[in-house]
Amino acid sequence: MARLSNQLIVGVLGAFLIFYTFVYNIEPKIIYINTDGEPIDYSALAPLQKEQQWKTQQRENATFVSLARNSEMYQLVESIRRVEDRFNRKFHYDWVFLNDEPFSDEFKALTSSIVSGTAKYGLIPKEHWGYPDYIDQKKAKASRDKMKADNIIYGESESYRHMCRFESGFFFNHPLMLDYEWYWRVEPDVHIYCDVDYDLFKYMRENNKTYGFAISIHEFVKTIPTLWDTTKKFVEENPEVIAENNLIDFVSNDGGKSYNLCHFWSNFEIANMNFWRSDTYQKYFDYLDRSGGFFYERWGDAPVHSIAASLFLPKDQIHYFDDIGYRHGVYAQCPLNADLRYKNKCHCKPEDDFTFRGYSCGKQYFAAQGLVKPQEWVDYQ
Ligand SMILES: Nc1nc2c(ncn2[C@@H]2O[C@H](COP(=O)(O)OP(=O)(O)O)[C@@H](O)[C@H]2O)c(=O)[nH]1
Ligand SMILES: [Mg+2]
Repeated sequence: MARLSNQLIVGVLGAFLIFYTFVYNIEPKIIYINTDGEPIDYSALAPLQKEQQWKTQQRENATFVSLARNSEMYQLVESIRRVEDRFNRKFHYDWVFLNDEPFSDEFKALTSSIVSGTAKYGLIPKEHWGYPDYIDQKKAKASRDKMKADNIIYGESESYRHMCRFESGFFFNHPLMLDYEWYWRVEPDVHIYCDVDYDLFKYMRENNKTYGFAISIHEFVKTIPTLWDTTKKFVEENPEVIAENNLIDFVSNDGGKSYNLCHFWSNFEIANMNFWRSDTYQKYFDYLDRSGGFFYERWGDAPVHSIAASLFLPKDQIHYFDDIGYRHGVYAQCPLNADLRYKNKCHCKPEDDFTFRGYSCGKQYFAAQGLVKPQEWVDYQ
């Protein structure tokens, strides 16, 4: 009797489950809200349509890009995890990894498991990571020795120079990057402190921006003694490259006579690669490269990018991302406005904000753009 009633219960429950499954669609529905606030029901679309819909309706032609060594794998995945958690898990942009040596299988397996878009891995061609034939090796070595003796950071390093030259002149023409128009550069050991709930790439395009940064800072003068004079010679020979309404006052305090050492810190950049691929920038980079300063001095990609952006772009195409909360090494950017910090769930300390400190170039930037500094800035100088 008891067995019969057990069977009956199981039978009734089973029938109910089958009925329920057919009558109601109990497959979980995933609703994505697009950035205009309209819900899109992706579960109603076939897989290919899903991908296309997402691509055409939502995403910009953009990718993350990280240049890194295999040995930096764990510092880099910490950065990636933070960027994914605060931003990319909502947008699923691709991620391009570049290296002058082949990436290890472990590097590829770990990073691709964390990236929510497609991860791609590229080897840098030797022409983009090596000495051009016109470089005098003896002169370059003598300069490295001298910079080492002078205790200049990375002064003795050859690989650092190849890295700076690659980031100045070549990363945007790597075959994997040619598929994209926009990039966001991410390095090992970076922090994102705030939720970023809007698509930064979309923001850049819709507001006609070309170059975006989070931190600005002064360069060590001993790494770039002739960069400004070389730039001035280039401009004299090619006066048409100068944009009207440019941001020269960010990089010079005397109308262009001398460089004030200010630059956008290039470990964070969101920018449009058409600028780097333009004739103007290509000509500028070739001119700098021919002069040998990447090797005879130790020119960084940050001052090179920054001088180009400040001279060759109208200033309204340069954007300061003040709402992200960003740290690399010892320097951080943290929104000073408390309401903004709470709204974006930032976990940084405003005391750590570098923007208006002495060694930063935030003050120069705000003045050059004619921007009003946030009212809290006086408490954080
Ligand atoms: N593949 C590769 N990446 C490098 C090399 N040197 C630097 N990088 C990368 O280039 C970027 C800048 O280098 P980093 O050491 O962080 O310089 P810093 O931020 O100026 O101190 C980082 O993304 C590094 O991972 C190198 O020799 N090989
Ligand atoms: Mg770094």
